[in-house]
Amino acid sequence: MAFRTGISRRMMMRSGFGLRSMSSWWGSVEPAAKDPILGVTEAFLADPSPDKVNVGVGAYRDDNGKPVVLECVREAERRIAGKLNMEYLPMGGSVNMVEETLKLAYGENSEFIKDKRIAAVQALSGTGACRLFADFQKRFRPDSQIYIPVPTWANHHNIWRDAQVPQRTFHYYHPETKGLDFASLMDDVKNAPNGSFFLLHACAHNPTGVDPSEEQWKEISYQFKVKGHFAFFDMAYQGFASGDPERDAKSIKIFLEDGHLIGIAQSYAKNMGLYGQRVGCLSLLCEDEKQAVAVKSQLQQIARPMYSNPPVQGALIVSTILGDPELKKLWLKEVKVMADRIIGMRTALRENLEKLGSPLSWEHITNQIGMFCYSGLTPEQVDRMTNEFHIYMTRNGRISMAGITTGNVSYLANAIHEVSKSA
Ligand code: PLA
Repeated sequence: MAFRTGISRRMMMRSGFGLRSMSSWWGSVEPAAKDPILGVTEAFLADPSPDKVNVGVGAYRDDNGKPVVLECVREAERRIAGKLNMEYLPMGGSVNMVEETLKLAYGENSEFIKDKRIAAVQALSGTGACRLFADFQKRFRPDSQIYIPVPTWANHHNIWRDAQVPQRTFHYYHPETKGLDFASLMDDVKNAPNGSFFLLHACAHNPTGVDPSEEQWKEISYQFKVKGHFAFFDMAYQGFASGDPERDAKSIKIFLEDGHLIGIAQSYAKNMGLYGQRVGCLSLLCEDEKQAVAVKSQLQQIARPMYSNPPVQGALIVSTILGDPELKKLWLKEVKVMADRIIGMRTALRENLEKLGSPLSWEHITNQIGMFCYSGLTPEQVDRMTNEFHIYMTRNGRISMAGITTGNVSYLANAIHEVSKSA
């Protein structure tokens, strides 16, 4: 055997066959383009400069620039330590976690929860929830499209692309007013074919930090009703807009009151700081319990060949916190602390820019809400921020407010002033 193998290998090498076949398997694979958000973190980590600042990815930092583990999470970890077995969760994930998560979105005493009209599964954080929905949409509404706001979180495009759902866009942000382009948004809603699928950010729109007002949400919901559109809410920042998760679910409440059958992607990455635990939820409100049972079973069937069932640790942390009134209170307090620190940094950044005598208006920094400031810096100006000042941010001009601290805010303001003053 050894002899024969040796000969054949020698022969193969001489003929060049082995080398060619080994390299040709993946010979056509080109390096992928860098991710516009996570690629920024990679570049930041590779920069040896002591001055460097990362305001790219939306990950909360304390005022010393350090990642934060919430006290409610630490306490939940202490309570579950040693008690957790490592068994598989069901395909649909933790039933307790899902139930608590639905209360946050649909309301503590929601009739839809009581009537079991919501098909819901634990998902791999917000991204996984969006992807599961996109795959479900493709499977059961194969001819549908998805309307996505301009701009949006870059990964939305990848998610629906990989699910092979054709994408359309709708107007959202007005670059001149740095606010919502409500008139064009409504035109797009009216002009879309009846029964279209729309992706909406429930609160703290990423990347613009611009949300519709309550009145505008009511008008959007009304027009969706007229047109028979489907609203899919991505709610990745519940609590980060106002500091109060319940208030941040207002858009959803408005749609529910108008009788829409909506879908929601929820994530605990930001509001519980569980980024790497990958815990979230996908839910679809159905006409009745029977439909909800069928839809849930199909969602599970999509999950099964992809990842079988979701991870257990994060789900248990969430259900421990939300299932205990004291821990939940602590969580709500900590969400508010995070949101307030960001609001404080908005004021500080704007004041610093104004003190430097910037001729431009920076009012939008304090008008916008949530984790991001859509600064208005051009891609070329962002390149200067990075190359000259070692400040890392996405090229669309988005600044993660959560990465700003009292220690770096004046440095950041100075850099923004330097790259924008001659514009
Ligand atoms: N939806 C929106 C609108 C988001 O901004 C993000 C995360 C997610 C979903 C997904 O989050 P999750 O899967 O971690 O729950 N956006 C980040 C990170 C914070 C990222 O790009 O993945 C961002 O910096 O935009």
